[in-house]
Amino acid sequence: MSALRLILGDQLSRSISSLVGADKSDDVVLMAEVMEEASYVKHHKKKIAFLFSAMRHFAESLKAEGFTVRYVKLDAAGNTGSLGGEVARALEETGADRIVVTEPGELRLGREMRGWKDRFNTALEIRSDDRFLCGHREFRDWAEGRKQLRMEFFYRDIRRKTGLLMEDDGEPAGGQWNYDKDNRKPPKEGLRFPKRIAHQTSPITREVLDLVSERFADHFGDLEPFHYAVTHNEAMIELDHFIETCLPRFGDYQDAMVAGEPYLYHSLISSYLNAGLLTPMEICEKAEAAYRRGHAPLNAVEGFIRQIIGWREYVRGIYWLHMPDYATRNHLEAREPLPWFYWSGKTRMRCMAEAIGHTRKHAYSHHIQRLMITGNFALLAGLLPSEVCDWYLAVYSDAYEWVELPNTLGMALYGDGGLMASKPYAASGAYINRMSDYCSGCAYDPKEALGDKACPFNALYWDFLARNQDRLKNNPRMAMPYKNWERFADDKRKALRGKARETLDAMREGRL
Ligand code: FAD
Ligand code: DLZ
Ligand code: SF4
Repeated sequence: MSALRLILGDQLSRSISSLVGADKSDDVVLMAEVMEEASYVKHHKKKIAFLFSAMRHFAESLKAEGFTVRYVKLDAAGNTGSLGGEVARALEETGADRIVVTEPGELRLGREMRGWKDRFNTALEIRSDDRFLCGHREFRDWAEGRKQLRMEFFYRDIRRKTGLLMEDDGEPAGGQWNYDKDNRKPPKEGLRFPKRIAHQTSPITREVLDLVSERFADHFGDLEPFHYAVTHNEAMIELDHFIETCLPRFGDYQDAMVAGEPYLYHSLISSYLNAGLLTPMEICEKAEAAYRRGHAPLNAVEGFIRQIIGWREYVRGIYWLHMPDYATRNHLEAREPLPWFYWSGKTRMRCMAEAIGHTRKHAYSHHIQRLMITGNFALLAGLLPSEVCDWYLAVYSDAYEWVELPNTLGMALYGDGGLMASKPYAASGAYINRMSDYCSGCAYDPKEALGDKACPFNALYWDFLARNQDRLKNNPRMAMPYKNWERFADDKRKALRGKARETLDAMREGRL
Protein backbone atom coordinates (compact mmCIF):
# COMPACT_ATOMS: atom_id res chain seq x y z
CA MET A 1 0.00 0.00 0.00
CA SER A 2 1.62 3.24 -1.01
CA ALA A 3 0.15 6.61 -0.14
CA LEU A 4 0.09 9.78 -2.16
CA ARG A 5 0.72 12.57 0.35
CA LEU A 6 -0.35 15.93 -1.04
CA ILE A 7 1.26 19.03 0.46
CA LEU A 8 -0.28 22.38 -0.43
CA GLY A 9 1.55 25.65 -0.88
CA ASP A 10 0.60 26.85 2.60
CA GLN A 11 1.47 23.57 4.32
CA LEU A 12 5.25 23.89 4.28
CA SER A 13 5.85 22.64 7.81
CA ARG A 14 7.95 19.58 8.52
CA SER A 15 5.43 18.73 11.24
CA ILE A 16 2.44 18.86 8.85
CA SER A 17 -0.02 16.12 9.77
CA SER A 18 -0.09 14.65 6.23
CA LEU A 19 3.53 13.53 6.69
CA VAL A 20 2.99 11.82 10.00
CA GLY A 21 3.65 8.10 9.63
CA ALA A 22 4.96 8.49 6.07
CA ASP A 23 6.89 5.56 4.70
CA LYS A 24 9.89 6.98 2.86
CA SER A 25 10.45 3.82 0.85
CA ASP A 26 6.90 3.50 -0.48
CA ASP A 27 4.99 6.77 -0.26
CA VAL A 28 5.09 9.63 -2.73
CA VAL A 29 4.86 13.25 -1.66
CA LEU A 30 3.06 15.37 -4.25
CA MET A 31 3.52 19.11 -4.53
CA ALA A 32 2.21 21.03 -7.53
CA GLU A 33 2.33 24.58 -8.82
CA VAL A 34 -1.01 24.97 -10.57
CA MET A 35 -2.65 27.78 -12.46
CA GLU A 36 -5.97 27.27 -10.67
CA GLU A 37 -4.48 28.14 -7.26
CA ALA A 38 -2.29 30.88 -8.67
CA SER A 39 -5.18 32.68 -10.33
CA TYR A 40 -8.45 32.10 -8.43
CA VAL A 41 -7.75 35.67 -7.50
CA LYS A 42 -4.99 37.57 -9.27
CA HIS A 43 -2.47 37.27 -6.45
CA HIS A 44 0.31 39.82 -6.11
CA LYS A 45 3.37 38.70 -8.08
CA LYS A 46 5.47 38.60 -4.90
CA LYS A 47 2.99 36.28 -3.20
CA ILE A 48 3.20 33.76 -6.05
CA ALA A 49 6.99 34.02 -6.20
CA PHE A 50 7.27 33.59 -2.43
CA LEU A 51 5.05 30.51 -2.37
CA PHE A 52 6.55 28.80 -5.42
CA SER A 53 10.08 29.38 -4.18
CA ALA A 54 9.22 28.25 -0.63
CA MET A 55 7.45 25.17 -2.08
CA ARG A 56 10.49 24.28 -4.20
CA HIS A 57 12.88 24.73 -1.27
CA PHE A 58 10.62 22.65 0.97
CA ALA A 59 10.49 19.88 -1.65
CA GLU A 60 14.30 19.88 -1.82
CA SER A 61 14.55 19.54 1.96
CA LEU A 62 12.17 16.55 1.92
CA LYS A 63 14.18 14.93 -0.88
CA ALA A 64 17.36 15.46 1.14
CA GLU A 65 15.67 13.59 3.97
CA GLY A 66 14.98 10.64 1.72
CA PHE A 67 11.36 11.22 0.67
CA THR A 68 10.26 10.52 -2.87
CA VAL A 69 8.85 13.87 -3.98
CA ARG A 70 6.87 14.38 -7.15
CA TYR A 71 7.19 18.10 -7.66
CA VAL A 72 5.27 19.57 -10.59
CA LYS A 73 6.49 22.97 -11.72
CA LEU A 74 4.02 25.38 -13.28
CA ASP A 75 5.65 25.08 -16.69
CA ALA A 76 6.24 21.31 -16.52
CA ALA A 77 5.04 19.32 -19.53
CA GLY A 78 1.64 17.81 -18.84
CA ASN A 79 0.78 20.08 -15.88
CA THR A 80 -3.02 19.93 -15.84
CA GLY A 81 -3.37 23.30 -14.08
CA SER A 82 -5.35 22.05 -11.10
CA LEU A 83 -4.65 20.18 -7.88
CA GLY A 84 -7.34 17.62 -8.70
CA GLY A 85 -5.76 17.07 -12.12
CA GLU A 86 -2.31 16.60 -10.58
CA VAL A 87 -3.63 14.13 -8.02
CA ALA A 88 -5.27 12.18 -10.86
CA ARG A 89 -2.03 12.08 -12.86
CA ALA A 90 0.01 11.10 -9.82
CA LEU A 91 -2.34 8.26 -8.87
CA GLU A 92 -2.13 6.91 -12.37
CA GLU A 93 1.61 7.26 -12.80
CA THR A 94 2.79 6.18 -9.33
CA GLY A 95 0.34 3.40 -8.56
CA ALA A 96 -0.42 4.92 -5.14
CA ASP A 97 -3.67 3.54 -3.76
CA ARG A 98 -4.68 6.09 -1.18
CA ILE A 99 -4.49 9.85 -0.69
CA VAL A 100 -3.40 11.50 2.53
CA VAL A 101 -3.76 15.23 2.92
CA THR A 102 -4.02 17.84 5.66
CA GLU A 103 -7.28 19.79 5.51
CA PRO A 104 -6.88 22.94 3.40
CA GLY A 105 -7.28 26.42 4.86
CA GLU A 106 -10.11 27.40 2.52
CA LEU A 107 -13.61 26.04 2.21
CA ARG A 108 -13.46 26.14 -1.59
CA LEU A 109 -10.65 23.60 -1.73
CA GLY A 110 -11.98 21.56 1.19
CA ARG A 111 -15.21 20.94 -0.70
CA GLU A 112 -13.35 19.88 -3.79
CA MET A 113 -11.11 17.52 -1.84
CA ARG A 114 -13.97 15.75 -0.17
CA GLY A 115 -15.11 14.76 -3.66
CA TRP A 116 -11.82 13.03 -4.50
CA LYS A 117 -12.77 9.75 -2.85
CA ASP A 118 -15.55 9.18 -5.40
CA ARG A 119 -13.84 10.96 -8.24
CA PHE A 120 -10.71 8.78 -8.00
CA ASN A 121 -12.38 5.77 -6.46
CA THR A 122 -9.67 5.57 -3.86
CA ALA A 123 -9.21 5.79 -0.10
CA LEU A 124 -8.92 9.38 1.09
CA GLU A 125 -7.73 10.58 4.48
CA ILE A 126 -8.15 14.27 5.27
CA ARG A 127 -6.29 15.01 8.50
CA SER A 128 -6.84 18.00 10.71
CA ASP A 129 -4.35 20.85 10.64
CA ASP A 130 -2.78 20.67 14.07
CA ARG A 131 -0.48 23.62 13.44
CA PHE A 132 -3.32 25.70 14.86
CA LEU A 133 -3.67 25.86 18.63
CA CYS A 134 -7.45 25.65 18.59
CA GLY A 135 -9.24 22.93 16.66
CA HIS A 136 -12.60 23.35 14.94
CA ARG A 137 -14.53 21.46 17.61
CA GLU A 138 -12.85 23.34 20.45
CA PHE A 139 -13.82 26.67 18.87
CA ARG A 140 -17.37 25.52 18.27
CA ASP A 141 -17.63 24.44 21.92
CA TRP A 142 -16.27 27.78 23.07
CA ALA A 143 -18.72 29.69 20.83
CA GLU A 144 -21.75 27.63 21.73
CA GLY A 145 -24.37 29.52 23.69
CA ARG A 146 -22.43 32.80 23.72
CA LYS A 147 -24.29 35.86 22.54
CA GLN A 148 -21.10 37.65 21.62
CA LEU A 149 -17.89 36.04 20.48
CA ARG A 150 -15.37 38.46 21.92
CA MET A 151 -11.76 37.69 21.09
CA GLU A 152 -10.53 38.73 24.54
CA PHE A 153 -12.24 35.84 26.36
CA PHE A 154 -11.18 33.32 23.74
CA TYR A 155 -7.60 34.59 24.05
CA ARG A 156 -7.54 34.11 27.82
CA ASP A 157 -8.53 30.47 27.37
CA ILE A 158 -5.69 29.94 24.91
CA ARG A 159 -3.25 31.62 27.31
CA ARG A 160 -4.33 29.17 30.00
CA LYS A 161 -4.15 26.24 27.61
CA THR A 162 -0.65 27.04 26.29
CA GLY A 163 0.73 28.47 29.54
CA LEU A 164 2.16 31.40 27.59
CA LEU A 165 2.82 34.41 29.85
CA MET A 166 1.21 32.60 32.77
CA GLU A 167 2.62 32.44 36.28
CA ASP A 168 2.75 29.32 38.43
CA ASP A 169 -0.26 30.47 40.45
CA GLY A 170 -2.44 30.49 37.31
CA GLU A 171 -2.44 34.29 37.07
CA PRO A 172 -1.41 36.15 33.90
CA ALA A 173 2.12 37.60 33.91
CA GLY A 174 2.09 41.06 35.46
CA GLY A 175 -1.40 40.53 36.88
CA GLN A 176 -3.31 41.67 33.77
CA TRP A 177 -4.39 39.81 30.66
CA ASN A 178 -4.09 42.71 28.26
CA TYR A 179 -1.82 45.77 28.13
CA ASP A 180 -3.34 47.45 25.10
CA LYS A 181 -3.89 50.73 26.90
CA ASP A 182 -0.09 51.19 26.74
CA ASN A 183 0.00 50.36 23.04
CA ARG A 184 -1.48 53.34 21.30
CA LYS A 185 1.34 55.84 21.08
CA PRO A 186 1.39 58.14 18.08
CA PRO A 187 4.75 58.29 16.30
CA LYS A 188 7.00 60.89 17.83
CA GLU A 189 9.47 62.79 15.73
CA GLY A 190 12.87 61.29 15.26
CA LEU A 191 11.81 57.66 15.73
CA ARG A 192 14.29 55.41 13.95
CA PHE A 193 13.27 52.06 12.59
CA PRO A 194 15.64 49.10 12.25
CA LYS A 195 16.82 48.06 8.79
CA ARG A 196 15.18 44.79 7.80
CA ILE A 197 16.82 41.62 6.60
CA ALA A 198 17.08 41.18 2.85
CA HIS A 199 17.57 37.51 2.03
CA GLN A 200 19.87 36.54 -0.86
CA THR A 201 18.25 35.30 -4.05
CA SER A 202 19.01 31.59 -4.38
CA PRO A 203 19.18 29.94 -7.84
CA ILE A 204 15.77 28.37 -7.10
CA THR A 205 14.27 31.77 -6.33
CA ARG A 206 15.86 33.26 -9.47
CA GLU A 207 14.21 30.61 -11.61
CA VAL A 208 10.86 31.29 -9.93
CA LEU A 209 11.19 35.06 -10.38
CA ASP A 210 11.77 34.56 -14.12
CA LEU A 211 8.74 32.27 -14.32
CA VAL A 212 6.47 34.67 -12.44
CA SER A 213 7.64 37.64 -14.46
CA GLU A 214 6.78 35.80 -17.67
CA ARG A 215 3.53 34.09 -16.65
CA PHE A 216 1.95 36.61 -14.29
CA ALA A 217 2.93 39.89 -15.90
CA ASP A 218 -0.64 41.19 -15.67
CA HIS A 219 -0.95 40.55 -11.93
CA PHE A 220 -0.80 43.37 -9.40
CA GLY A 221 2.40 44.56 -7.76
CA ASP A 222 6.17 44.75 -8.12
CA LEU A 223 7.99 41.45 -8.36
CA GLU A 224 11.46 42.76 -7.67
CA PRO A 225 13.39 43.52 -5.58
CA PHE A 226 12.47 40.27 -3.84
CA HIS A 227 13.98 39.66 -0.40
CA TYR A 228 11.52 37.30 1.29
CA ALA A 229 12.66 34.35 3.39
CA VAL A 230 11.82 31.13 1.53
CA THR A 231 12.96 28.45 4.00
CA HIS A 232 12.32 27.68 7.65
CA ASN A 233 15.90 28.71 8.50
CA GLU A 234 15.60 32.07 6.77
CA ALA A 235 12.24 32.72 8.41
CA MET A 236 13.83 31.93 11.81
CA ILE A 237 16.61 34.42 11.09
CA GLU A 238 13.98 37.04 10.39
CA LEU A 239 12.05 36.16 13.53
CA ASP A 240 15.22 36.41 15.66
CA HIS A 241 16.02 39.76 14.10
CA PHE A 242 12.54 41.03 14.92
CA ILE A 243 12.82 39.84 18.51
CA GLU A 244 16.20 41.45 19.02
CA THR A 245 15.61 44.76 17.26
CA CYS A 246 11.87 45.47 17.07
CA LEU A 247 9.92 43.60 19.73
CA PRO A 248 10.83 45.95 22.60
CA ARG A 249 9.01 48.82 20.83
CA PHE A 250 6.38 46.72 19.04
CA GLY A 251 3.69 47.49 21.62
CA ASP A 252 4.25 51.21 21.97
CA TYR A 253 4.03 51.93 18.25
CA GLN A 254 1.75 49.12 17.11
CA ASP A 255 -0.90 51.60 15.94
CA ALA A 256 1.46 54.24 14.56
CA MET A 257 1.92 55.09 10.88
CA VAL A 258 4.88 56.90 9.37
CA ALA A 259 5.30 58.09 5.77
CA GLY A 260 7.90 56.15 3.82
CA GLU A 261 8.15 53.48 6.54
CA PRO A 262 6.30 50.31 5.59
CA TYR A 263 7.41 48.20 8.55
CA LEU A 264 8.01 50.28 11.72
CA TYR A 265 8.42 47.69 14.52
CA HIS A 266 6.13 45.02 13.05
CA SER A 267 7.34 41.45 12.75
CA LEU A 268 6.71 40.76 9.02
CA ILE A 269 6.20 37.08 9.80
CA SER A 270 2.58 36.58 8.73
CA SER A 271 3.46 35.21 5.27
CA TYR A 272 5.91 32.73 6.81
CA LEU A 273 3.51 31.69 9.52
CA ASN A 274 0.56 31.26 7.17
CA ALA A 275 2.61 29.25 4.67
CA GLY A 276 3.95 27.02 7.44
CA LEU A 277 7.61 28.10 7.49
CA LEU A 278 7.06 29.11 11.12
CA THR A 279 4.65 27.73 13.69
CA PRO A 280 2.75 29.74 16.31
CA MET A 281 4.35 28.19 19.39
CA GLU A 282 7.95 28.57 18.23
CA ILE A 283 7.28 32.27 17.63
CA CYS A 284 5.49 32.86 20.92
CA GLU A 285 8.02 30.93 23.00
CA LYS A 286 10.81 33.11 21.62
CA ALA A 287 8.82 36.24 22.37
CA GLU A 288 8.05 35.08 25.91
CA ALA A 289 11.73 34.26 26.48
CA ALA A 290 12.58 37.83 25.46
CA TYR A 291 10.26 39.08 28.21
CA ARG A 292 11.56 36.64 30.83
CA ARG A 293 15.17 37.67 30.19
CA GLY A 294 14.24 41.35 30.47
CA HIS A 295 14.87 42.17 26.82
CA ALA A 296 11.32 43.32 25.94
CA PRO A 297 8.60 44.84 28.13
CA LEU A 298 5.38 43.04 28.94
CA ASN A 299 3.11 45.40 26.99
CA ALA A 300 5.08 44.58 23.81
CA VAL A 301 5.32 40.84 24.35
CA GLU A 302 1.75 40.38 25.53
CA GLY A 303 0.47 42.48 22.60
CA PHE A 304 2.49 40.46 20.12
CA ILE A 305 1.54 37.06 21.53
CA ARG A 306 -2.14 38.12 21.63
CA GLN A 307 -2.07 38.76 17.86
CA ILE A 308 -0.89 35.23 17.23
CA ILE A 309 -2.65 33.03 19.76
CA GLY A 310 -5.62 35.36 20.10
CA TRP A 311 -6.58 37.16 16.90
CA ARG A 312 -5.15 34.69 14.44
CA GLU A 313 -6.77 31.63 16.00
CA TYR A 314 -9.99 33.52 16.65
CA VAL A 315 -10.47 34.67 13.03
CA ARG A 316 -9.90 31.13 11.85
CA GLY A 317 -12.55 29.94 14.28
CA ILE A 318 -15.02 32.56 13.02
CA TYR A 319 -14.32 31.60 9.40
CA TRP A 320 -15.05 27.90 9.88
CA LEU A 321 -17.97 28.51 12.20
CA HIS A 322 -19.80 30.83 9.83
CA MET A 323 -18.81 29.84 6.32
CA PRO A 324 -20.13 29.62 3.67
CA ASP A 325 -22.74 32.32 4.29
CA TYR A 326 -20.22 34.58 6.05
CA ALA A 327 -18.68 35.52 2.67
CA THR A 328 -21.97 36.94 1.41
CA ARG A 329 -22.85 39.10 4.42
CA ASN A 330 -23.29 42.80 3.86
CA HIS A 331 -24.91 44.14 7.01
CA LEU A 332 -24.51 47.80 6.05
CA GLU A 333 -25.78 47.18 2.51
CA ALA A 334 -22.68 48.75 1.00
CA ARG A 335 -22.89 48.86 -2.81
CA GLU A 336 -20.19 51.14 -4.19
CA PRO A 337 -17.73 49.50 -6.66
CA LEU A 338 -14.06 49.45 -5.62
CA PRO A 339 -12.42 52.57 -7.09
CA TRP A 340 -9.50 52.11 -9.43
CA PHE A 341 -7.01 53.85 -7.13
CA TYR A 342 -6.97 50.75 -4.89
CA TRP A 343 -5.01 49.15 -7.74
CA SER A 344 -3.11 52.12 -9.12
CA GLY A 345 -2.31 53.89 -5.85
CA LYS A 346 -2.97 57.13 -7.71
CA THR A 347 -4.84 59.38 -5.33
CA ARG A 348 -4.14 62.71 -3.68
CA MET A 349 -5.01 61.22 -0.30
CA ARG A 350 -1.52 60.71 1.04
CA CYS A 351 -2.53 58.11 3.62
CA MET A 352 -4.16 55.95 0.93
CA ALA A 353 -1.30 56.47 -1.52
CA GLU A 354 1.18 55.39 1.19
CA ALA A 355 -0.75 52.27 2.21
CA ILE A 356 -1.44 51.19 -1.37
CA GLY A 357 2.10 52.11 -2.45
CA HIS A 358 3.60 49.82 0.24
CA THR A 359 1.18 47.13 -0.80
CA ARG A 360 2.21 47.34 -4.45
CA LYS A 361 5.91 47.29 -3.64
CA HIS A 362 6.05 44.75 -0.83
CA ALA A 363 2.76 42.76 -0.90
CA TYR A 364 2.62 44.01 2.69
CA SER A 365 1.19 46.79 4.73
CA HIS A 366 0.92 46.75 8.47
CA HIS A 367 -2.24 46.13 10.41
CA ILE A 368 -3.23 49.68 11.13
CA GLN A 369 -2.85 50.68 7.48
CA ARG A 370 -5.08 47.74 6.47
CA LEU A 371 -7.67 48.54 9.13
CA MET A 372 -7.67 52.30 9.55
CA ILE A 373 -6.60 53.52 6.10
CA THR A 374 -7.69 51.27 3.24
CA GLY A 375 -10.28 49.44 5.38
CA ASN A 376 -11.65 52.58 7.00
CA PHE A 377 -11.97 54.32 3.64
CA ALA A 378 -13.85 51.33 2.22
CA LEU A 379 -16.17 51.34 5.23
CA LEU A 380 -16.88 55.08 5.09
CA ALA A 381 -17.34 55.15 1.31
CA GLY A 382 -19.65 52.11 1.42
CA LEU A 383 -17.56 49.96 -0.93
CA LEU A 384 -18.98 46.59 -1.89
CA PRO A 385 -17.60 44.00 0.57
CA SER A 386 -17.07 41.27 -2.03
CA GLU A 387 -14.87 43.58 -4.13
CA VAL A 388 -12.96 44.83 -1.10
CA CYS A 389 -12.40 41.25 0.11
CA ASP A 390 -11.13 40.17 -3.30
CA TRP A 391 -8.70 43.07 -3.24
CA TYR A 392 -7.31 42.13 0.18
CA LEU A 393 -7.07 38.47 -0.84
CA ALA A 394 -5.12 39.36 -3.96
CA VAL A 395 -2.69 42.00 -2.77
CA TYR A 396 -1.08 40.66 0.42
CA SER A 397 1.46 37.86 0.50
CA ASP A 398 -0.05 36.56 3.77
CA ALA A 399 -3.62 36.42 2.42
CA TYR A 400 -5.70 33.22 2.52
CA GLU A 401 -9.42 33.35 2.77
CA TRP A 402 -9.62 31.90 6.31
CA VAL A 403 -7.71 34.87 7.71
CA GLU A 404 -8.43 37.59 5.17
CA LEU A 405 -12.21 37.30 5.10
CA PRO A 406 -13.06 37.76 8.80
CA ASN A 407 -10.52 40.56 9.05
CA THR A 408 -11.90 42.40 6.04
CA LEU A 409 -15.58 41.66 6.05
CA GLY A 410 -15.96 41.42 9.82
CA MET A 411 -13.40 43.70 11.38
CA ALA A 412 -12.83 46.39 8.74
CA LEU A 413 -16.24 46.56 7.03
CA TYR A 414 -18.61 45.57 9.84
CA GLY A 415 -20.26 43.40 7.20
CA ASP A 416 -21.15 40.73 9.77
CA GLY A 417 -23.14 43.24 11.81
CA GLY A 418 -20.89 43.13 14.86
CA LEU A 419 -20.07 39.46 15.26
CA MET A 420 -16.38 40.29 15.40
CA ALA A 421 -16.17 43.97 16.22
CA SER A 422 -18.19 45.59 18.99
CA LYS A 423 -18.49 48.73 16.83
CA PRO A 424 -17.43 49.76 13.35
CA TYR A 425 -13.80 50.91 13.07
CA ALA A 426 -14.94 54.18 11.49
CA ALA A 427 -12.62 57.16 11.90
CA SER A 428 -12.29 60.64 10.46
CA GLY A 429 -9.13 62.45 9.38
CA ALA A 430 -8.49 63.50 13.00
CA TYR A 431 -7.61 59.92 13.99
CA ILE A 432 -5.26 59.50 11.01
CA ASN A 433 -3.67 62.84 11.76
CA ARG A 434 -3.10 61.84 15.39
CA MET A 435 -1.63 58.42 14.63
CA SER A 436 0.51 59.30 11.59
CA ASP A 437 2.58 62.00 9.96
CA TYR A 438 0.74 61.59 6.65
CA CYS A 439 -1.46 64.65 6.79
CA SER A 440 1.34 67.22 6.88
CA GLY A 441 2.29 66.31 3.31
CA CYS A 442 -1.23 65.80 1.96
CA ALA A 443 -3.18 67.83 -0.59
CA TYR A 444 -6.09 67.76 1.88
CA ASP A 445 -6.50 69.29 5.31
CA PRO A 446 -7.52 66.90 8.11
CA LYS A 447 -9.06 69.78 10.07
CA GLU A 448 -11.46 70.74 7.27
CA ALA A 449 -14.71 68.89 6.57
CA LEU A 450 -16.12 71.32 3.99
CA GLY A 451 -14.47 73.22 1.15
CA ASP A 452 -11.97 72.30 -1.56
CA LYS A 453 -9.16 71.23 0.76
CA ALA A 454 -11.34 69.22 3.11
CA CYS A 455 -10.03 65.77 4.02
CA PRO A 456 -12.31 63.23 2.27
CA PHE A 457 -12.44 61.07 5.39
CA ASN A 458 -14.29 63.82 7.29
CA ALA A 459 -17.50 64.29 5.31
CA LEU A 460 -17.54 60.57 4.54
CA TYR A 461 -17.33 59.82 8.27
CA TRP A 462 -20.39 61.94 9.08
CA ASP A 463 -22.25 60.61 6.10
CA PHE A 464 -21.46 57.06 7.23
CA LEU A 465 -23.04 57.80 10.62
CA ALA A 466 -26.06 59.47 9.07
CA ARG A 467 -26.84 56.80 6.50
CA ASN A 468 -26.40 53.97 9.02
CA GLN A 469 -28.20 55.64 11.90
CA ASP A 470 -30.99 53.09 12.07
CA ARG A 471 -28.53 50.21 12.24
CA LEU A 472 -26.00 51.71 14.63
CA LYS A 473 -27.62 54.26 16.89
CA ASN A 474 -28.55 51.76 19.59
CA ASN A 475 -25.00 50.52 19.93
CA PRO A 476 -23.81 52.05 23.23
CA ARG A 477 -20.28 52.39 21.83
CA MET A 478 -21.67 54.67 19.10
CA ALA A 479 -23.50 56.96 21.50
CA MET A 480 -20.84 59.67 21.53
CA PRO A 481 -20.44 60.00 17.74
CA TYR A 482 -24.24 60.17 17.33
CA LYS A 483 -24.49 62.76 20.08
CA ASN A 484 -21.97 64.88 18.17
CA TRP A 485 -23.83 64.43 14.88
CA GLU A 486 -27.12 65.44 16.46
CA ARG A 487 -25.55 68.52 17.98
CA PHE A 488 -24.85 69.92 14.49
CA ALA A 489 -27.35 72.40 13.04
CA ASP A 490 -29.48 71.15 10.15
CA ASP A 491 -27.54 73.31 7.68
CA LYS A 492 -24.25 71.79 8.73
CA ARG A 493 -25.61 68.28 8.51
CA LYS A 494 -26.93 69.00 5.01
CA ALA A 495 -23.64 70.53 3.93
CA LEU A 496 -21.67 67.55 5.21
CA ARG A 497 -23.90 65.11 3.39
CA GLY A 498 -23.62 67.18 0.22
CA LYS A 499 -19.85 67.20 0.58
CA ALA A 500 -19.87 63.42 1.01
CA ARG A 501 -21.83 63.08 -2.25
CA GLU A 502 -19.30 65.31 -4.01
CA THR A 503 -16.48 63.23 -2.55
CA LEU A 504 -18.01 60.00 -3.84
CA ASP A 505 -18.48 61.58 -7.28
CA ALA A 506 -14.83 62.63 -7.26
CA MET A 507 -13.89 59.08 -6.25
CA ARG A 508 -15.93 57.57 -9.09
CA GLU A 509 -14.40 59.96 -11.59
CA GLY A 510 -10.84 59.37 -10.41
CA ARG A 511 -10.41 62.89 -9.04
CA LEU A 512 -9.77 62.04 -5.39
P1 FAD B 1 2.51 41.98 13.34
O1 FAD B 1 1.86 43.28 13.53
O2 FAD B 1 3.95 41.89 13.66
O3 FAD B 1 1.68 40.90 14.19
C1 FAD B 1 2.22 39.62 14.52
C2 FAD B 1 1.42 38.49 13.94
O4 FAD B 1 0.15 38.42 14.54
C3 FAD B 1 1.13 38.56 12.45
O5 FAD B 1 2.24 38.09 11.72
C4 FAD B 1 -0.09 37.70 12.29
O6 FAD B 1 0.27 36.35 12.14
C5 FAD B 1 -0.80 37.87 13.63
N1 FAD B 1 -1.91 38.80 13.51
C6 FAD B 1 -1.95 40.10 13.88
N2 FAD B 1 -3.19 40.61 13.72
C7 FAD B 1 -3.94 39.62 13.19
C8 FAD B 1 -5.29 39.53 12.79
N3 FAD B 1 -6.12 40.56 12.90
N4 FAD B 1 -5.72 38.37 12.26
C9 FAD B 1 -4.88 37.31 12.15
N5 FAD B 1 -3.59 37.34 12.53
C10 FAD B 1 -3.13 38.47 13.05
N6 FAD B 1 -3.40 38.81 8.32
C11 FAD B 1 -3.03 37.75 7.60
O7 FAD B 1 -2.19 36.97 8.05
N7 FAD B 1 -3.56 37.52 6.37
C12 FAD B 1 -4.48 38.34 5.82
O8 FAD B 1 -4.95 38.11 4.72
C13 FAD B 1 -4.90 39.48 6.57
N8 FAD B 1 -5.81 40.34 6.07
C14 FAD B 1 -6.19 41.43 6.81
C15 FAD B 1 -7.16 42.28 6.28
C16 FAD B 1 -7.58 43.38 7.02
C17 FAD B 1 -8.64 44.28 6.48
C18 FAD B 1 -7.03 43.61 8.30
C19 FAD B 1 -7.49 44.77 9.11
C20 FAD B 1 -6.08 42.76 8.81
C21 FAD B 1 -5.64 41.66 8.09
N9 FAD B 1 -4.68 40.77 8.59
C22 FAD B 1 -4.32 39.68 7.85
C23 FAD B 1 -4.14 40.93 9.95
C24 FAD B 1 -2.86 41.76 10.06
O9 FAD B 1 -3.03 43.00 9.44
C25 FAD B 1 -1.65 41.04 9.50
O10 FAD B 1 -1.54 39.76 10.07
C26 FAD B 1 -0.36 41.80 9.80
O11 FAD B 1 -0.43 43.10 9.28
C27 FAD B 1 0.84 41.07 9.24
O12 FAD B 1 2.00 41.81 9.46
P2 FAD B 1 3.08 41.39 10.54
O13 FAD B 1 3.48 39.99 10.34
O14 FAD B 1 4.16 42.42 10.50
O15 FAD B 1 2.22 41.48 11.86
C1 DLZ C 1 -1.81 30.62 -2.82
C2 DLZ C 1 -1.30 29.45 -3.62
C3 DLZ C 1 -0.76 29.67 -4.87
C4 DLZ C 1 -0.55 31.03 -5.43
N1 DLZ C 1 -0.35 28.65 -5.64
C5 DLZ C 1 -0.42 27.38 -5.16
C6 DLZ C 1 -0.03 26.28 -5.95
O1 DLZ C 1 0.36 26.41 -7.10
N2 DLZ C 1 -0.10 25.05 -5.40
C7 DLZ C 1 -0.57 24.84 -4.15
O2 DLZ C 1 -0.57 23.70 -3.68
N3 DLZ C 1 -0.99 25.87 -3.39
C8 DLZ C 1 -0.92 27.13 -3.86
N4 DLZ C 1 -1.37 28.18 -3.13
C9 DLZ C 1 -1.93 27.90 -1.78
C10 DLZ C 1 -3.37 27.39 -1.88
O3 DLZ C 1 -4.16 28.34 -2.57
C11 DLZ C 1 -3.89 27.14 -0.47
O4 DLZ C 1 -3.39 25.91 -0.05
C12 DLZ C 1 -5.39 27.11 -0.39
O5 DLZ C 1 -5.89 28.38 -0.68
C13 DLZ C 1 -5.87 26.67 0.98
O6 DLZ C 1 -5.47 27.60 1.99
FE1 SF4 D 1 -5.44 61.11 4.69
FE2 SF4 D 1 -7.06 63.19 5.13
FE3 SF4 D 1 -4.68 63.09 6.28
FE4 SF4 D 1 -4.85 63.48 3.66
S1 SF4 D 1 -5.59 64.83 5.26
S2 SF4 D 1 -3.44 62.08 4.72
S3 SF4 D 1 -6.61 62.24 3.14
S4 SF4 D 1 -6.37 61.69 6.63
